[in-house]
Amino acid sequence: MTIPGQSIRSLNFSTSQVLGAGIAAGALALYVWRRGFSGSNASACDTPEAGNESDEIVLYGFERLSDVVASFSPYVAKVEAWMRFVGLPYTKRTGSTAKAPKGQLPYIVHGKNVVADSTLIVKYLLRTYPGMDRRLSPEQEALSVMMSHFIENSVYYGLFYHRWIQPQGYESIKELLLAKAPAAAGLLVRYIAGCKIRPHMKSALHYQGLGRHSEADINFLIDEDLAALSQMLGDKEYLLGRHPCLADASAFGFLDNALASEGVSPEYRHMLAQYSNLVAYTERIRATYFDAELRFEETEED
Ligand SMILES: N[C@@H](CCC(=O)N[C@@H](CS)C(=O)NCC(=O)O)C(=O)O
Repeated sequence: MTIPGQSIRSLNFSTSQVLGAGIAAGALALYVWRRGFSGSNASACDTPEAGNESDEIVLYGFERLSDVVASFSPYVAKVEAWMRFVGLPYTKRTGSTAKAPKGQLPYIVHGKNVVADSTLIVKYLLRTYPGMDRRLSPEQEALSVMMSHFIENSVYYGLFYHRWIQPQGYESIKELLLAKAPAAAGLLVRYIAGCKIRPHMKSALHYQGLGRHSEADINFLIDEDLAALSQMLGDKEYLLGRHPCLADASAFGFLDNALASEGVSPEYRHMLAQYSNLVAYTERIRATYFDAELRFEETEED
């Protein structure tokens, strides 16, 4: 029984008992942190039929970190941006990859349907709420699909490198993640963040291919992608004209993260800053579609 005011030293526990309890508490805290607190294990059907329009859309994603206005995952931010473009209300919850149907975020729960993967989520929502997005010509539709894939499968990996591998980027994202970890997980989380995540990300980038190049070549390839995106935007308001489409959602998900003040290397932000139309475009989408979040940030700082 614990007597109020009695110090831990006077309880006469052996060093190994105290150490064992500490490790167990740390492991438990880490387990809870990784699993998150919401929902039960989900299972997703790849191409579900349209759902019920009146059901609430619950989007499971990562918490916001730093000054990104949506999510620190570009794919979660893409879904959020798209739902805002078309005016679909949703509730956002912090999910966990351990519970996600495909081990990744985002996924949505909509009535009885669970849909994972940002592209499949948008397809499902379009089936459920037909006519939500603006009609594009077949050629524009094809361009929107191509640009989305280009952003998600090429541009994204440049950000990945400058967030998880490049030393300044990695220090920055590590500190942001540690700041969010529960205090009880302390040393153990610090160990995992310090020793485990980076090698995992390195091997992911190696298998993707970009990770096999020298830093100079990686930056050369990144710049080529950014220049192409900037050319495609030109002086238009959005990638395909006056209204945002799916490609803009993909672009915003990535750019909102890439331009954040933390969680990515200063070198990457510097490369991106050369393309002033991309910077202005990101600011425009933030101000038009994430106005409340921007005001929230300002209020917090006061
Ligand atoms: N193709 C998926 C990609 C989602 C994705 O890569 N999510 C990352 C976060 S940015 C994730 O959950 N990673 C955890 C993991 O792979 O273990 C989509 O479009 O939703």
